[in-house]
Amino acid sequence: MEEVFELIKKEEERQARTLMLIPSENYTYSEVRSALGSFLVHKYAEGYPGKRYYQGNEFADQVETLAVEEAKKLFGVPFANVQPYSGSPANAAVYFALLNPGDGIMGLELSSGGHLTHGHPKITFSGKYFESIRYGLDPEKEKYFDFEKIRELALKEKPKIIVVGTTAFPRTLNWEKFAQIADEVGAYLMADISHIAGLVVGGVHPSPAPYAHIITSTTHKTLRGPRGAIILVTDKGLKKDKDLGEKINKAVFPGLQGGPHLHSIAGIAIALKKAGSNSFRDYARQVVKNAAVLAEELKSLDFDLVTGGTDNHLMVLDLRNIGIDGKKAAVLLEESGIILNANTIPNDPNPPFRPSGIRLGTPAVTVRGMKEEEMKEIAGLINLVLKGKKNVLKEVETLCERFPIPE
Ligand code: DSN
Repeated sequence: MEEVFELIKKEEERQARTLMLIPSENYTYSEVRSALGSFLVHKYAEGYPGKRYYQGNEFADQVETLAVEEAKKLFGVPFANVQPYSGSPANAAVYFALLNPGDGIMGLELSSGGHLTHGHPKITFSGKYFESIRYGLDPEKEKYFDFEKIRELALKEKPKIIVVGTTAFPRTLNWEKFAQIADEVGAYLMADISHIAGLVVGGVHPSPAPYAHIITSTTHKTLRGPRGAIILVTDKGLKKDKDLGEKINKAVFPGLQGGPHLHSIAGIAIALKKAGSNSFRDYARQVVKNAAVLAEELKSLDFDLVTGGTDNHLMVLDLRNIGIDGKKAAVLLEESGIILNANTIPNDPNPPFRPSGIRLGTPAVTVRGMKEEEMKEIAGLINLVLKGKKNVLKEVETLCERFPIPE
């Protein structure tokens, strides 16, 4: 037992003395960590508030209702399910609710910054049991998508659902354009806002709520909550199918999952409540400002950025001009306490385990209170490491000491 606690302590120390630049990671709140370690972890609660298969759920019902109501209020939607264990099961539940095996899922290809659960072919459930229809990025087009080409593909392939969601796309998504295409072909439009949910509620990325039928999101990225996910149905979604919420509830339980993780749901309620505050809006704004400065500074140091920059919390560096692959770069940076991940670039000539790029972002360093000046410092440190000039472990530790992880 002690061994485990020692490892947890070491992980805490590792996080304290390194820069968390993986854009999908973040620090949650101490209140969320308390909820995760609470007595709720002991309880089974299959079903939904007021309709459980086990007794003793008086308080479980209230916790889940709080989370549902916070989610509806925060995103301005009439329906929320807060039970998905994480993002992948949330997306799976939507497909199981709406599609039959073999129906088409149209999503952004992985190498352009999509996600495995958006219909990636052959190796994922979403591409094996459903028809995989892929669209890509087009750096030549304004807004980086060729909407005419995407429309033609949708008209030809007739997907049942069009998924718009990204894990490595640094620009603002044009929900309206995707909605026009989905509406024209009669498809559901699902917005997976896992990466940008905190930016959406913080007012620095447009909300998909007026355009999509369904929204899914993890809760542990820019939202700063515990690991978990939510599925939302919009007014537009209920207009298309008044039973959409009911179908999604049934697909989550009993379709896909067993007992909900009530401790996570309590943490989700806390994080959503905090995400509605003015200080969270300030945080979201600073995340975007920090990313913009980091991107500009890296560009001035001759790094190539996919799409030439960023509008959101992340950026992808194409390292081909530096003569180092993404995996090697990520490992080198880790030796200097700078933690990020290797990432494919659009039309990557390299294989996924040794891709041509790295992905980095500012949600976690912004929680530590770092601002524009520190972003310039971080860009300089990355430059020194990747140009083979210096290991900057000492400098990174000093920077981290100046900005402790808040309680
Ligand atoms: N693993 C997440 C990310 O890093 O973006 C996506 O699921």
